[in-house]
Amino acid sequence: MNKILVTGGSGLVGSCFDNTIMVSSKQYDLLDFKQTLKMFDDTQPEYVIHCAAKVGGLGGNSNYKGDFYRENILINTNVIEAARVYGIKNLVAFLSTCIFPANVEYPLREEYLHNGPPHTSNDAYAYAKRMADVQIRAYKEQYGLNYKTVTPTNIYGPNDNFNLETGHVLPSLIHKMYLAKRDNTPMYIWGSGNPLREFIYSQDVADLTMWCLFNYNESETIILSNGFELSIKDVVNTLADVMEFKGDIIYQSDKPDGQLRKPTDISKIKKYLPNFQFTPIKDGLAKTVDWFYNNYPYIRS
Ligand code: NAP
Ligand code: GFB
Repeated sequence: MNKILVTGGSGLVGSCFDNTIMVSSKQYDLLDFKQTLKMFDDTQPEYVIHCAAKVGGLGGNSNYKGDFYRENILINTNVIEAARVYGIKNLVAFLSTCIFPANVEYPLREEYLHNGPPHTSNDAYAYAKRMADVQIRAYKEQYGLNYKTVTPTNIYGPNDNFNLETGHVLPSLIHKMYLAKRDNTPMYIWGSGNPLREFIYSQDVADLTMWCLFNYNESETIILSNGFELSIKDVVNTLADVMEFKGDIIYQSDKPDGQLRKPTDISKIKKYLPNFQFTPIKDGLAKTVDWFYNNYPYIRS
């Protein structure tokens, strides 16, 4: 069996990879190059799926820009360089559609990645992540290493970060709706509810990434999405159905909307995997809500 190391193995995406060596910051702090080298020494992997990162939603990215820049630039630089030092021939790392330019022709295509500044709400994270793309292309060119990147849209699923300040929208809404139902209070949504997002279920991201590790060899990244946009209002109403929430829903105009939309062109992933079945949002939400009920309050929050 292939020895695959998964960094960020305790996270939303990393925890979806079965039969791999999953590590988290509890074992190795990847901000520290020596510990990163020790991780490779201890695990002796053949392949690497690099998920580890400082990750957060609109609130986390906007309020902690310094941390998001420093930690992501260090973690990526250390892991990709340590992989090279240990002779890893095949590695996949993660970018995100929020790192694309904010003012660019839609839908987003892989080749637009560096064509202008990202949205101000997450620019620190975006530039740090763009540098992983630069490092991986450089290592492919100079050392001939089969390193690549995948670029998912907004991911959700079990084992997410349900923190109400730094978490992404779907885990935050599930947590808020649970509390509003329990306490019989209204539920508050940031912004107008009009922004559009494409949501992909975590296990779909893991399955597509595992395929890319062994079959995708281009230096340009590949967008992982179902290409289907939903408004925040749409997902709130779908979630209210799933959680049978009948209470008041209040949109807070004094809270940020962030980027209005980031639609993607999925012709590349469709070319490679025309028959891939994406998990419908209602099914993915139902599985995530079940996981939340079964694990609350022992969740990241
Ligand atoms: P996550 O749930 O927040 O998990 C982050 C993982 O990184 C955790 O396992 C964490 O370990 C580890 N980590 C953080 N700092 C570390 C450090 N200093 N040393 C070692 N490990 C560290 O993240 P995710 O949502 O699964 O994201 C996985 C990848 O997908 C990331 O590269 C992210 O940028 C990308 N992505 C995510 C989304 C999304 O919507 N979530 C969208 C597009 C791309 P601990 O548990 O020990 O802290
Ligand atoms: O998921 P989210 O935080 O990230 O927000 P982004 C998505 C949308 O949900 C925004 C709205 O329009 C928010 O205004 N929203 C409504 C909420 N209520 C809430 C709430 O309670 N919590 C949150 N978090 N949002 C992120 C980037 O942007 O996309 C990250 O900042 C990351 O770097 C991620 O890459 C994929 O989609 O706006």
